[in-house]
Amino acid sequence: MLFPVARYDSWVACCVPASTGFLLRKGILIVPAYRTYTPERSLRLDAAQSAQFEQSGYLVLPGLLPSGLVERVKSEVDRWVDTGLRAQTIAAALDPASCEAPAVLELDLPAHGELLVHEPLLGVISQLVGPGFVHHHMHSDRHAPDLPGKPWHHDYEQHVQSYRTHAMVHALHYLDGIDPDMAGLAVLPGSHHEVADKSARAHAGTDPLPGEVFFEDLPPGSTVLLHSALFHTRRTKPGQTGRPRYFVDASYCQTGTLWPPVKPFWREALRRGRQLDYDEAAWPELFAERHFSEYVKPQ
Ligand SMILES: O=C(O)CCC(=O)C(=O)O
Ligand SMILES: [Fe+2]
Repeated sequence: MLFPVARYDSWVACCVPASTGFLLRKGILIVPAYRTYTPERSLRLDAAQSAQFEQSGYLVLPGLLPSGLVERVKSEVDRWVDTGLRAQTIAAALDPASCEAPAVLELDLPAHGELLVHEPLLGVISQLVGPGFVHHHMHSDRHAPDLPGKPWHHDYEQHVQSYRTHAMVHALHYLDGIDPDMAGLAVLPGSHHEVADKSARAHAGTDPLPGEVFFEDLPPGSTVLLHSALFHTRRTKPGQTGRPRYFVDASYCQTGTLWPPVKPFWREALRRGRQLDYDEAAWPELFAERHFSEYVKPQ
């Protein structure tokens, strides 16, 4: 079976010394260590990396984010969680009666806004899905060591899951990385090609599945890009007592179809996005309303 680690090595090898390899245990690929590469502006994917994303549905970018940005986002995550802003935004998103946006959204926090439009990230996404993509949503959280795992699921937004002509991509940012004392991320390569409900594998809970790839050791500032239809799970370990897990995710949708918004105040979020400091000429669709269908209240 072809594992992407070889490709990480070749990518890493052209930037820094070779990676330290990997461990294969009971048919599960454990990826323990990466060397990092933090690009200033752009990062050219090679053909193997693009092919891997296409075939397997994910791409790991170890240490993509500069440490200064990571530190600033982390302090905002603390504020977001500790002052109740996160809880307020969740409450507002669950109250479709009101289209009123909370006074502060994730992307209003300056470093979060910077992360959302981080040029090397947008550059990689454009190499994977083309230059036309629109921001869908951003979430920010600090996972306590005893936070339960999240069962196998995917996050592809479609009212009735029926086709996969256009890509949606989730950028999962692990600000402090992942270490073996924290919950890890498991993905099921290739599963994004199936047309399935988000919860089609929920019966497996967070258990290992044949063919999965499990990430339990990533350096600080790492980003895992997922095709949003890829099945994945957050898997905790027994007796986990490690550090909090700083986690921000932001999603981006390929243009050319209408995407369902997930928050009643989605228009306002896009409006605020258009005020961020980014290259509008390079990313004209990034916060454009016309790529969305109307908000529909969940049943
Ligand atoms: O915590 C993680 O590593 C992944 C979380 C996740 O999949 C989600 O929030 O949808
Ligand atoms: Fe997810």
